[in-house]
Amino acid sequence: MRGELFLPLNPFCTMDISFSQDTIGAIATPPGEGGIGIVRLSGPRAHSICETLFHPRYGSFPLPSHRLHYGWIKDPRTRATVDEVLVSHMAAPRSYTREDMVEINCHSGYAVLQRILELVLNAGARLAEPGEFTRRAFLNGRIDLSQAEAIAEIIGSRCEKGLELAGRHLEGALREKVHRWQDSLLQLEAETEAALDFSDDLHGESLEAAPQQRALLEELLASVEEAVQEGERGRVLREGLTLALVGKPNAGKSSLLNALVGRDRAIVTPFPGTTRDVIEDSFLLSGVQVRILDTAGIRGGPDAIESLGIERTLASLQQADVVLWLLDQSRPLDEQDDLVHQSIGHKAHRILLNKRDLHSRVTPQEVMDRYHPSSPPLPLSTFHPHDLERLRNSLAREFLQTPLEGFESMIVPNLRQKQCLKEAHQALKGAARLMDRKGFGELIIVELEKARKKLDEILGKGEDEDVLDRIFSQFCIGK
Ligand SMILES: Nc1nc2c(ncn2[C@@H]2O[C@H](COP(=O)(O)OP(=O)(O)OP(=O)(O)O)[C@@H](O)[C@H]2O)c(=O)[nH]1
Ligand SMILES: [Mg+2]
Repeated sequence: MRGELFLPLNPFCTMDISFSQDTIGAIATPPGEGGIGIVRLSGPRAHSICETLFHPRYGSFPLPSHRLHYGWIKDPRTRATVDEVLVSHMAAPRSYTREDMVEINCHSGYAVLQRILELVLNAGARLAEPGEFTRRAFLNGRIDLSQAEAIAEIIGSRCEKGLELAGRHLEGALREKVHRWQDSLLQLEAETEAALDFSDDLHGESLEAAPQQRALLEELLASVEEAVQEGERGRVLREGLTLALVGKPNAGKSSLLNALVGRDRAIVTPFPGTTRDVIEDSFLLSGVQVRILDTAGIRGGPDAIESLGIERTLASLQQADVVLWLLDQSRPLDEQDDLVHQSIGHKAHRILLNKRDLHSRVTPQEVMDRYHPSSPPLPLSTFHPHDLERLRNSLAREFLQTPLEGFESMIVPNLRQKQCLKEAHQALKGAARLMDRKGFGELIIVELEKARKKLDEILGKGEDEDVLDRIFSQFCIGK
């Protein structure tokens, strides 16, 4: 991560400062040939390890921090030149990990990157674990866990909306919200404790919660609930929408897949039973990633290979958020269509009446009468760009309008964060129930503390090693 993403020391961060003793190294760029590859180092020996192999063209060691230095990497044993490079040194604590860091920008090729990494390891660095640079940034208090997760999301992001959400989390939007909730919780706890002390002075006569405390708790409950709802409503913005194309053989499923993704992804022939396996691709819809699954046509009594394909079709059906059921309006409805209808069951689906350019043998009314779908079928032809545009608009309207409502100010917690929020909400509800009765001050405090602990976990405070291992293992080596 470069200077523009550097965040100042965070005065609110309560995590342990635990600078590591060992120095780690890894290739930070993806494998393959390219203009630039980077080997990065972090830890107390980063600078001295660099000194053993880097020969600056200008100046000498110690290298000034936060500058780029031009020179060569040479094998310290043979003095042979390995590559011409630019090296940056970022002295602790103003670095990604808050430790001393060195990044060697060399040419990107498999052998050259491996060679430089080997020299770095020979000089005393240890190969970094996946996500270890970011884990150190977290452990050293530069970022909280929600920001670390945001970094993984930015790297894995394939669509504009998901990227925007992750960017907001990296800036600390969720942390700010959590801190605001915690401030209110602390205030509530302090007031409840003060009321308890006061009731002690009255020789045990307990007091009812003041109306303003109840109102503050209600506000908190509503705000946490809203964030949980956002997590549910905005799930597709984060994870994308999965569509499955199903229908009887030859209905035009593969043609529709090709038309939506804009390339010849699946084989299309006039013969029923062409697609045997599930074919997956993706496209963007209003800035959201849509994963689309083309499946084998469903029909009864097929051969063994085809029935394996149909089994996979049924599995894809289950995975999908929405099923697009293609009917061929140039052929009358038949028992194969009924079989597809049965397979879809109660899954959310839309019916498309394909091949509207041909003579019609099925009317939308017939489809309504036979299958009673929740919305009328959409006639289209996969050959007509205008129809495809209409389909895209209708999908965006139906499945993305709600998730995108108020997008600019949305936080959209991920699954882990949402779980913490739900548990915090549960504890707050417990506190509210107790507040409505008289004399439970101490128990109210227990519930409020429970909620505060759950909110802490969102930022990674108090999370156990297993959770951290799981999160950071999803990163690549070198991040
Ligand atoms: N006239 C017309 N033909 C179409 C249309 N869409 C697809 N087809 C044709 O229908 C035939 C079958 O298309 P596919 O896309 O292979 O159908 P499928 O549903 O994937 O078929 P299976 O893989 O066998 O289940 C091909 O000859 C396509 O060119 C359309 O809108 N109009
Ligand atoms: Mg097909």
